[in-house]
Amino acid sequence: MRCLTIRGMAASAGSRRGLLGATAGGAALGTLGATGGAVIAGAAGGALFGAATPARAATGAGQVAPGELDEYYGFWSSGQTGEMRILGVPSMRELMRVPVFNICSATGWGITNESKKILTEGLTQKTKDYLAANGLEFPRNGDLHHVHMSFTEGKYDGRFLFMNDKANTRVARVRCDVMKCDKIIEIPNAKGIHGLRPQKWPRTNYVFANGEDEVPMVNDGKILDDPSKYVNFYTAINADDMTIAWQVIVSGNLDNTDADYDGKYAFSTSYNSEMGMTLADMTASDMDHVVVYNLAEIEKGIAEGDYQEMNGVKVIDGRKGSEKNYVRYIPIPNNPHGCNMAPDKIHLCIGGKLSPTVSVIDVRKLDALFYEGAEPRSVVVAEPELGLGPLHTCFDGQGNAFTTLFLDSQVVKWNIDKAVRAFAGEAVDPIITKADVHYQPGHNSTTEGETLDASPTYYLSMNKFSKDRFLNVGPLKPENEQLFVIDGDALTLVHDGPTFAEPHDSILVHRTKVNPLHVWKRDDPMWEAARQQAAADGVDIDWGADVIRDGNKVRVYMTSQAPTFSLESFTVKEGDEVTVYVTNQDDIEDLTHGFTMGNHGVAMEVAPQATASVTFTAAQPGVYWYYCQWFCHALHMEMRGRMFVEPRAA
Ligand code: CUK
Ligand code: CUA
Ligand code: CA
Repeated sequence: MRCLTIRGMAASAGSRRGLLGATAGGAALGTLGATGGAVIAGAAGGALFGAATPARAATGAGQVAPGELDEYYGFWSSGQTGEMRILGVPSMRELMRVPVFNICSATGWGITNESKKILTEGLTQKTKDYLAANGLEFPRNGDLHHVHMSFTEGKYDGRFLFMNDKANTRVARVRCDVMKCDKIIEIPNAKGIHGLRPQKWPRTNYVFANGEDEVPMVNDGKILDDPSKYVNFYTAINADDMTIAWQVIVSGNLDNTDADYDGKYAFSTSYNSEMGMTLADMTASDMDHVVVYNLAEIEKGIAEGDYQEMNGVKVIDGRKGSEKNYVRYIPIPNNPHGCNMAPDKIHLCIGGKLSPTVSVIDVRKLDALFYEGAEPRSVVVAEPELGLGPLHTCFDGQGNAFTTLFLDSQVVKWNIDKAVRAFAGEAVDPIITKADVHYQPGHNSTTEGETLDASPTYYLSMNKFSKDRFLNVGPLKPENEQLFVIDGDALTLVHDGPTFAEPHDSILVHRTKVNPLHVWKRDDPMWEAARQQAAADGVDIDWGADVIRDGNKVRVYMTSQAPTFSLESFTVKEGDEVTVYVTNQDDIEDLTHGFTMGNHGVAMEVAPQATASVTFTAAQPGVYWYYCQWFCHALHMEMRGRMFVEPRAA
């Protein structure tokens, strides 16, 4: 087995532009020529499909004409941007950005009272205290790697999307009926929530989340250089109410996670079984491990009181050496990364990263590991050598897998059954094909590929580097995404486009499974606090045009109906704490208004039939215009009014 040196891990694939140019004019020369030819021809001729792929042009697979709707919703992470994105697939048109861990000027996320409540209420007291001491209400940044939809019986059910924030150890939920975040919680004890997956079977009762960063068990500033005191936490979150169900302390750190299709086991990869604190130490061993969690045994342990309570969470000890049946450790080479359960319900695929292999675990063999003392490696039924830097694997629902090769800048399509037979000694090659991608792919997705509805339709490669692929925009370059049509054993490139930081991961969900509302329902819980305040103030929130003074607090209720606000002006005093509630009476689809108060750092979206509110301190005396910031009408510019700030009486 080849193992890479650290030096060899650098994103090393150079530009392929020269090479592509040389082959584009000629006949397809293997995989490189086939994909390269399509791109070059499309770019030069203005046609989407070049001469290299005449069949595509005829069938139109991968094409969505202007005005036509896509077949799939794509839900995207955005890494360090902190938001979730919605794309149409296969057009790859960006349909929406849903702010979650970031602050958004267009929607007012992080500015409105409704969003601030969601951003603050799930923080631990320790974090709230730290932020308050620094003049903040919630973290300003987020690092959103993984978006996953709730499941019912192994299939997407269109209820919720769940996502992680590695930067501030949080997990969020987005409601699919309105595509807005409704819950964010900080995970106690753990640090750096990275891998995240919903339970698949029988439904998503739990969302599983990996803590990537090790910290001393009692992290009070007294321990630094004693790795034996460091631990990591695996967390199960109750998906329905976003509370913590339990945690497990493990040996080694945790990277990616997935769950089986039987509701029995969940899994994590660990690249730091060494518990090293330096790069050299984290890569010292040839083998790390996969952790297997036995859900029934953990639930039983909790019920029987075999836990310690840490910061309000019931925590099971699953570290190596425990005699209990909570977890098992399976040795896997070498700083493994991706953790992907195949829709055959049998095979769990682990990307070897520093090892050129994918380790395949047969989950039917896990019972023996727990109850019959089977040797840990006995559950590994294949370990095909696929190429350099295997990270993530997705599936076509027909027994084949696609693995990204970060260092080779390729995707390899391979057959799981053949890999199992080869591991058993048969002379078969599991590799079906390899295709170049540009450049250095991380995650990949197939259509519903991590569900029982996986299909061989589209293959998406999320690439970390664009290098020379697009016009130069300065030293900071975009990432690049490439969409392929899966056509038998061939992968045909149909989209190649830049994307801003940084789509780690995505899921592709058939449009029949997602049915968002067209306008809000007036009784939505999102503005329940506003509704209660209006009732307490004797204001009809649906029709308000009222200014309520309450000491130095002023509550201003207005409605919007294109192209007017129900209040053309209101008066407050310098230094007043002003809360403006806007209810959008328009119930026409897409008739969104906004509210921006000039020079007060205040803006928000008010979609049809919604109420939104924002609180600010009235600035120095004078006239301040507020205006609608979402274009709504021919007289949108005129949709504005004045706030008059009077001097505070001496
Ligand atoms: S990790 Cu990003 S490429 Cu955070 Cu899912 Cu593997
Ligand atoms: Cu209302 Cu623009
Ligand atoms: Ca390691």
